[in-house]
Amino acid sequence: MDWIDLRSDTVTLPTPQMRAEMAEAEVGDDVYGEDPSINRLEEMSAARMGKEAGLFVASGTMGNLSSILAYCGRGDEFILGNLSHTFIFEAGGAAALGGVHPNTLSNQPDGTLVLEEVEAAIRPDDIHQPITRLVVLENTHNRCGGTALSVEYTRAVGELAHDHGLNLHLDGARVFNAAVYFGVEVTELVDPADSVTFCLSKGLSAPVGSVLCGSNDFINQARRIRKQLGGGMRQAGVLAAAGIVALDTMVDRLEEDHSRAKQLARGLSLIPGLVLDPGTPYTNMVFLSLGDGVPFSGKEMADRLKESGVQVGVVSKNRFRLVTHYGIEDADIEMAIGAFREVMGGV
Ligand code: TLP
Repeated sequence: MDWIDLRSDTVTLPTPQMRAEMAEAEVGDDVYGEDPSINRLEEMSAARMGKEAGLFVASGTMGNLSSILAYCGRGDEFILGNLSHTFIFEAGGAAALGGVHPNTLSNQPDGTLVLEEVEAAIRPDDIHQPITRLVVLENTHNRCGGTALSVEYTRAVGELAHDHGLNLHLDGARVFNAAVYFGVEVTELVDPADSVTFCLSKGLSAPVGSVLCGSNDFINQARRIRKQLGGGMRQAGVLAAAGIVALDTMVDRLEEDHSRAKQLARGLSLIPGLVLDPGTPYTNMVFLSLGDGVPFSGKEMADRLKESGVQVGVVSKNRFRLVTHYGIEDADIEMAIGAFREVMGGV
């Protein structure tokens, strides 16, 4: 069955050009630094982010974890949002594998952390307390609705972190969506951060991988950590080849996903019983809930939609996330709205 799959932009399939380039990719042993396709992807990525070097990693999770472990030793602390992907969805990797202590602050509805709270969370020099090493931001912010953090805000956090001798890492899984949202160069958004992970396999549609970017010294260290995590890959140039196509051809079209998300939200907002989050969508995610009095749960709703060929993400009891991406066309949006209307018809 050809699903209209709105669960995530991680479900995107490689484009025909990606498959063709993968078949022809020049490869070598990347642990020896000899895979030309990976080397090219890493150089392109670093240039795109305005950083010295890049490191191809298996996933966004591995990129974030490698970065945290590069900055923090056992018992050190990092500051991050309580709704951040790293805190909620990365299986506690920093604590489990690095003994790194997360200090969570409340994410504001727009995905930001309050600057005064960040400053107050930085530990004094006191043998009773862990040493704060790092702040992690997320842009776009997934659980806060796909909201985008501005250049000014990111700069303010960067300055605060640096004034206290800390580093700033950006989980930029969807940072290109943020750049499209603001109409700015991605380098501006990531400039205040010492390191950034961006994903090739979400809106950019490559089958696998993310790239961690930062200074030469930082990437050398992260490369060793990636090896410790079992992430040293060999002839992975077949994967990098798709990543190169992703960077070359898939960034400019993200605007289409944002406008389809708006089209979807407009249609759903007219259906009684559905309550859209205020402001949604910011980028490619629509968040909504079932209103009071709807006699079925989010899970039941998702099951009914699935019978009509539409898959949605259930993020809590009565709440959904719908994500637009390369595999979703205008007609799919209309069909999805129709499926919601049909399921809600009896309410
Ligand atoms: N997010 C996935 C799920 O894990 C929730 C999704 O469907 O959105 N940072 C952010 C902001 C992310 O949204 C994700 C994936 C990651 C990191 C991790 O990337 P992967 O899945 O490549 O490890």
